[in-house]
Formats: sequence, structure tokens, C-alpha cells
Amino acid sequence: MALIVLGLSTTAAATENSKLKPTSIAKDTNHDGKPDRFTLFLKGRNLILREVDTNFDGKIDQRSLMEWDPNKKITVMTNRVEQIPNPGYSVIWMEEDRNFDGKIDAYREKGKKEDPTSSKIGQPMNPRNS
Ligand SMILES: [Ca+2]
Ligand SMILES: [Ca+2]
Repeated sequence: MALIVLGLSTTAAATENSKLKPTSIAKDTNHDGKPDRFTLFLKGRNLILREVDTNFDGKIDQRSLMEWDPNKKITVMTNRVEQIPNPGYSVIWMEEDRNFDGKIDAYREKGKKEDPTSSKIGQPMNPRNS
């Protein structure tokens, strides 16, 4: 996980590095000069770990493991319910710190509802920083 702190200080650096098949990308989505969305490529682009600082306080509060699904479909309502192809990432698991106290308070796995009894609940969101 040391890759997360590699300190891509500007989005320009991230863009530069992307030419070199990066194993991680940091993105500054609100343009305040600090990266707040990190993507770690675990198996090329097929499996990624996405970490997001959703409230821009410098701490990660949403982490998800996602895999590329070329057969992903979305359901659309026209005259009838239809499924249209929409390749994209599917979440394998996601943990979230929704009240920003540094602890995980929501966890769910692919194909399941949120599990409030998961052993992940209450664990530190950023164990490497504490
Ligand atoms: Ca945060
Ligand atoms: Ca929390």
C-alpha cells in the first residue's frame, strides 16, 4: 500500500506517469491541489483498488476492490424493461467511513446487501496511517 503515498503532487505528474503504464494513479477531482482519488492497478486494468477521499479532508473514507466486467449490463426502462450492454467496473467489495471518524461503518460484498455484522465494521479505515 506504500504506493498510495507516492506523492503525485499534481495532476500533471499523474498525467505524465500514465504514459509509463502506472501501477497507481492519483487524481485531484476537486482541483484543490491535493489528490483525493487513488486507483491502484492490481492486475493491469482488470482488477483495481479504488480509494476515495469523499469529503476532501486528506483521509481516505471509501475503499473498493473492483474488477472489469466486459459483459456488464445496465437496466433501462423504455416501454419495457431492457438490459443494454455497458462494460465497466463491478464492485467486489466496498468499505466506507460515512461519518468520517476514521473507522469503517459500512461494508458490502458483490451480490450481497450491506453486512452490519461484518468484522470490518469498526476497524480503522487507514491502518497504515494510524
Ligand atoms: Ca476524507
Ligand atoms: Ca466512520
